[in-house]
Amino acid sequence: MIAPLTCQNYINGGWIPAQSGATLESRNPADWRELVATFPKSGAADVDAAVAAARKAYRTWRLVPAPARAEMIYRVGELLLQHKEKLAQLIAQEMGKPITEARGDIQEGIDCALYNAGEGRRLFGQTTPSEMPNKFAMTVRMPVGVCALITPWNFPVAIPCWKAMPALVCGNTVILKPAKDTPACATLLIQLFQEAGLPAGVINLVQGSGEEVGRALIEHPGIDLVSFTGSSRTGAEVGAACGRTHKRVCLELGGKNAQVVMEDADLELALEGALWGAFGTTGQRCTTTSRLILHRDIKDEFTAKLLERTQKLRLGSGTDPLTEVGPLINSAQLQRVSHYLEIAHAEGAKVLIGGEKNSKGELQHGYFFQPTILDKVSPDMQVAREEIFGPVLVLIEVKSFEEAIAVLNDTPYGLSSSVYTCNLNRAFQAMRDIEAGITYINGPTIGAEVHLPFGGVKQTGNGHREAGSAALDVFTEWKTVYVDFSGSLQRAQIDNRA
Ligand code: UN1
Repeated sequence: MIAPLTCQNYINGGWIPAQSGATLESRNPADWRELVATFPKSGAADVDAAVAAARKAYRTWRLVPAPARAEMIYRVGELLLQHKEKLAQLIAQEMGKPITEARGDIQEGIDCALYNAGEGRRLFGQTTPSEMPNKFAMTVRMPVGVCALITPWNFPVAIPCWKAMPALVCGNTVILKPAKDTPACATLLIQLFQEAGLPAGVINLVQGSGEEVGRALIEHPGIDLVSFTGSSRTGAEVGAACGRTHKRVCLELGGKNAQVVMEDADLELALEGALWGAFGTTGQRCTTTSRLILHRDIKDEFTAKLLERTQKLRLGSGTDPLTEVGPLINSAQLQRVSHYLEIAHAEGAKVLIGGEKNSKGELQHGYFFQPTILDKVSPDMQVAREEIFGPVLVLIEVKSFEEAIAVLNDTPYGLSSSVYTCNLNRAFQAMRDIEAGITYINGPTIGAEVHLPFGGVKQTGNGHREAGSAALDVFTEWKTVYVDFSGSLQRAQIDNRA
């Protein structure tokens, strides 16, 4: 166990408390008796200070050559690697995910650093012929300005890295507002950015609640761009506020991702995929598999195997290397998942396994919920349509491939999707017909890699993608430059016509 940390805000290169002096607590979700950290309960005045620092730093940071900016991000990657184990232990303790997954969270940050470090020497634009003689045309990427990054607790290192690293390489300055469940993880991460040599004000950290800090950021006239990952409900509010104040906004929101298993699939492979997709990270990923669409010919056999394996999953603290499924993040989330079980009962779904919180023995002081599988679910039920964000998997039976795809698409969300089939034609039909930002063939719905676009259609987002080179489109604006070296006025569309 690590001694409780005293976390602070990081503004203009200095670590300071909230101006009000108020603090909040972060506790281990596997055992809430354990205090992990205290952190500032910041407000509008702290946001003002961070915005002022970021605005000032932007004036010089945007002029630092992109390869030099990117080298600092490379250094953050090196430091993440160096501190990987310490940070992983902290993630497991503060967020609750099993230690192997916590290491993966940091690895995603390292991958992101290496990718974006290279981007500093690309940031490609276009050159293209002009329609006029003696005239040159090209495009260049310009930074947007000061970016507010509002991040969730489920990937406390990876998601801030996804956002901050491309934003900084592109020449923006940033203010990170991490989730109030994982303030210590954010603190350690920002310490590494500091150690990597980022100048004062280029990256700032303001801790606190969404209602206070998040709200102040999205309303602030000094913020040019908001990148938000969270629920679709909050995302709609963020989008509306940004619309009113003319901010750029990138939204990564909910999912109700499905895995289809056809009768021709490799069932053992599909089983491994379903278990990992549904119960990895305790179902607390926006890419989590929350619907399993099974062809009726294999449904009974597949369900029996799934139950046998689900029963054996080991619940426990993220810091215990034997743990396969950690706790939920907090009591509100535990209540939410429990509430969906009440809804499931009322809707006539059948609980095949789990269905309750787990308060036995050592687990009694944590927010544990049993891995749960619901049968007799139809696509119109609330449990089949709404994001639960917990270890709850619903089974839906279908008679054909066409029906499977129609059921998969019958959701307001469109993030990740998966089809298990050995039929090549079906695989290609799935790639074409599924309405989602990510489709896996013979792989689970979770596990996106950082050099490819990440995001979804419908209520999952607002048309943007994170990660890979797609992130550059969020964090830059195109400038088109024309250079006329003819020495005379040349009127496009006119002087080159008879
Ligand atoms: C999220 O849950 O918001 O694809 C991100 C995945 C991870 C990222 C999930 N690489 O499951």
